[in-house]
Amino acid sequence: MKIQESKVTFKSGRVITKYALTNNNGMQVELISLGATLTKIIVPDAAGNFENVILDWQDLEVYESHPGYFGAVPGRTAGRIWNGQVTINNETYYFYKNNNGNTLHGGKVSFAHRNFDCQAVIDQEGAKLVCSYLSPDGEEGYPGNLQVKVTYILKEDNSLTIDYEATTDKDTIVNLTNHAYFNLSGDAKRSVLEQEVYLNSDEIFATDENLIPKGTMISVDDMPEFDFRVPKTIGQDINSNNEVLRYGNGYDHVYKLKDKGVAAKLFDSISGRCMTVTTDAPCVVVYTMNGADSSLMHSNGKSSKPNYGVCFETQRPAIGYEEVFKDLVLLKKDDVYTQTTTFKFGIL
Ligand code: FUC
Repeated sequence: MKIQESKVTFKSGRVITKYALTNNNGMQVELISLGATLTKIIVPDAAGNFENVILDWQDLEVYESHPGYFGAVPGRTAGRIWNGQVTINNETYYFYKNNNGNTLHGGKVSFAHRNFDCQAVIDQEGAKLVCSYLSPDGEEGYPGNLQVKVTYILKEDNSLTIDYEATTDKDTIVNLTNHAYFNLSGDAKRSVLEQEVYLNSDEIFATDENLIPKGTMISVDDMPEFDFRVPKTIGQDINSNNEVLRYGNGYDHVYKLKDKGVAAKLFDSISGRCMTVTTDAPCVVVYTMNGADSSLMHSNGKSSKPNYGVCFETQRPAIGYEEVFKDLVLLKKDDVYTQTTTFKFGIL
């Protein structure tokens, strides 16, 4: 196990830190302190070629402002908040409406654009990066001083675990995840449309056309386009003429997980790579990168294109109409929010 660390100064004057964690098999995970962001996960294919399996930006400065949350930890609340407001203990708090009159991924700035304080550690569990951020009371409208800790752990079994922890001194809301865009082809040489997905889910949260939960569920038995209980390619039904699928212009939906444990799997038959996602979170948002900014380049030297990545954002549900599901993201003063997700890489 090995951890390398270096400083990078942006044109804005901001100084961030870059880290590379490497295990004894040569698997490497790169991160930056800005947004506690994963920038690369380098794993072998069936022939032993080491390549990056998440999308990153060629120019690190893009991470300062880009709204795609590439590899970052959005927050305080990943996902959407209906009408950008929430009532806690009879007081209503208002957030920046950055998504069709609603709040997405924490508001105007998001944790994705905050510089975390990171500590690199190697211990018996693996190579770790512990990323902390104190979000002050009132930041982006949220109540309470929220102390956040996101720990990345690279282990010798070629897995990456992300442990989230948060505490507050006032009742608040919190919902944390990682927004990496996976592509098992290696260095994003093909879209994800031919990659296969398995999901441990029977139902999605019903939403309106802006992806705001209405409070009801849709069984995947009634909408087979959303059924991944038997693995199928992302591309198989993505263009089907299903109204709910068209709301996201592809998959951009909150799946309710059947139980804790394996949430999702991703397979690429060409490279022979596979990935298993396990979590104790109740939901996973599957987002198939339905839009892209073609003026920007990934580190493979190619411009960004839709459907070149798939996110498995393990988290709690979004807050819907009339604050439905709000109780599921409440964090009480002196309680501890935790969430653990592991991405394990292997060969088919
Ligand atoms: C996902 C989606 C959103 C958004 C963002 C970049 O979490 O739910 O629609 O486009 O990522």
